[in-house]
Amino acid sequence: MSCCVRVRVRRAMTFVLQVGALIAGLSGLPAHAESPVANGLIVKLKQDAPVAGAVADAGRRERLQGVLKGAQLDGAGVVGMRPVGRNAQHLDFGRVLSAAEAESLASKLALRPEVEWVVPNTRERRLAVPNDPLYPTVGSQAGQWWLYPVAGSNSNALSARRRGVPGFATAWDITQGSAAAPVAVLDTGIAPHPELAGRILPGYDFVHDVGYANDGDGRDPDPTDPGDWVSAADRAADPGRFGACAIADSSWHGTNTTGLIAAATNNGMGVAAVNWNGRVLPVRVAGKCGADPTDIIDGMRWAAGLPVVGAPDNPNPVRIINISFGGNGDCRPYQDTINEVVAKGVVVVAAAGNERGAVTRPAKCPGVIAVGAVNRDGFKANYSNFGPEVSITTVAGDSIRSGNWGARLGDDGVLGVDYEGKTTATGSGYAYVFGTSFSAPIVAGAVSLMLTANPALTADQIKAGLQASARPHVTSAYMPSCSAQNYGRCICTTSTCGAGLLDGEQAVRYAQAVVGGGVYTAPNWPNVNIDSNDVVTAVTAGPDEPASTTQPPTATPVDSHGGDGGGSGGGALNAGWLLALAAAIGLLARLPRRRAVQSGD
Ligand SMILES: [Ca+2]
Ligand SMILES: [Ca+2]
Repeated sequence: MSCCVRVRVRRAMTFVLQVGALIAGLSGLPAHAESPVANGLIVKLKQDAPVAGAVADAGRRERLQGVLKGAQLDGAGVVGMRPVGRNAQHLDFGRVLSAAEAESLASKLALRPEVEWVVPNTRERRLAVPNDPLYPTVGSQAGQWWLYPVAGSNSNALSARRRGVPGFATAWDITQGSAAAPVAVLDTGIAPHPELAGRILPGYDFVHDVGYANDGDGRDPDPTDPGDWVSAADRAADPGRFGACAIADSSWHGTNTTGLIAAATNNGMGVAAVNWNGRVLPVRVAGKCGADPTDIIDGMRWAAGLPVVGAPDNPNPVRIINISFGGNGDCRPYQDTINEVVAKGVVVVAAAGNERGAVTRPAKCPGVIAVGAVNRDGFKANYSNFGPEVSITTVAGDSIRSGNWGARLGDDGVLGVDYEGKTTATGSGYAYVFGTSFSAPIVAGAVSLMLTANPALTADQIKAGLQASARPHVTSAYMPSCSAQNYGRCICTTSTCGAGLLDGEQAVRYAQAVVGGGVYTAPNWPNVNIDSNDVVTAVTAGPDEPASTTQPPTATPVDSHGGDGGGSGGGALNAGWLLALAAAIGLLARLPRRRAVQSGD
């Protein structure tokens, strides 16, 4: 295992044979148009006793006839009435009405004092569901639940509860994204994958240190991920450079991240992604043993279209930058660049980190959209960092093998694209992954949908919109709130996990609402209490993480020492280096060393 907690999906998909279909499917589907017709009207009269039955229906029809007459619509062509639900009536005009006609009739009826409400009987649309075979939950295949609609209550089994998810499946009814809102992924680079063909803009390799780069040179225009494995031989040959690094397989971290945002969707193959038509600008900033802040800073500048000495200008400047790396240290090295790119209208989305402690940099730096991680049920994931710097939170997997509550409350991880190769990029496949590394790109993907809906959004509007449209954090009478004492799974608040839970549909609705200076109004969200039986049972048995520890653990390398079950034993974060924020090594230490195969065939 390498940096990421992952469960591989067997590479049984016949992707090689389907590359042609993949290319053909790139254009995706157009956004749905509003239904233009109405099959009559639905009317509810005031002071109508909520009783059903033939007598009551006859009485309602008689009253309704009087109302139609009063509205001078008795000659409007109503050919029938039938009960709808307990006490409403469908007015059948014997033909399909145009939208304008239906609205006109409804507005006349609505003026009558007897009418409580009247609406055109328009048709509901089939929600956009991608045809990618790993998307649905089927049997033992967990599927991409993280993309499904928000759902579930305390009476449902965990597998049917999705109160923490962003609900992109309903956002897709408004927009399925576009290539016009690309995301720069500052990460380990990219390698060819059938689900990413045609999705990748010409990027750059900013890893300046040849020893860490693993591609034989320093900076160059090739962002290909050569693998970031660290071997015992590496450590023996160059203990100065690799002595504190974990022995680990290649992470394919940049590919994992990219796939969540922009894997080919509705192409009859593999997985779906947030933006069905997304594009990613791969900016390679990480090699073996993490990333150097100087490379991240130059990568940010280049991605945003700012000049970087020694590199040609980026021909495809982006407005969204995703950084799933982080480390200790203050924000001074980053802040000027963050300010500069934000002033250019660029949003920087960064992972909060996985040490169950304070938010890492650059996520914590002012101007950045810092993203924490929650479980599919909406409480903080076992590993996620938390604190006042978090801007917003969304799902990123919460392993069943982590913490004391994982077996009852954990989830299956976030399914996306991956490679099987332990060193080089061979074996294109899919994997379930865990970590704030993956909640950040989910938010970046949401921003790409927002910018698809409204390209005029400013950076400030994007951040404000994500927060204004977020659903409130879930509550619980049993699970404690996140604090220095409760730093594993816990109930998020606005002071620990940001404004709320990312809501993909509402984020897009915000983007649409503010076109031309309009105002967005958030829904009147209900309070969501997550006190299901398994939550109560888990909490009653004791805390998720040891209660004797009164402070969250200090930030330690998340992927330096666990993959091989030991490593140098250091744990001190080399201050100059940043480590990929895939899920914490604390989790890995408790995981069986397995490259598990789940479903997929
Ligand atoms: Ca290079
Ligand atoms: Ca696909």
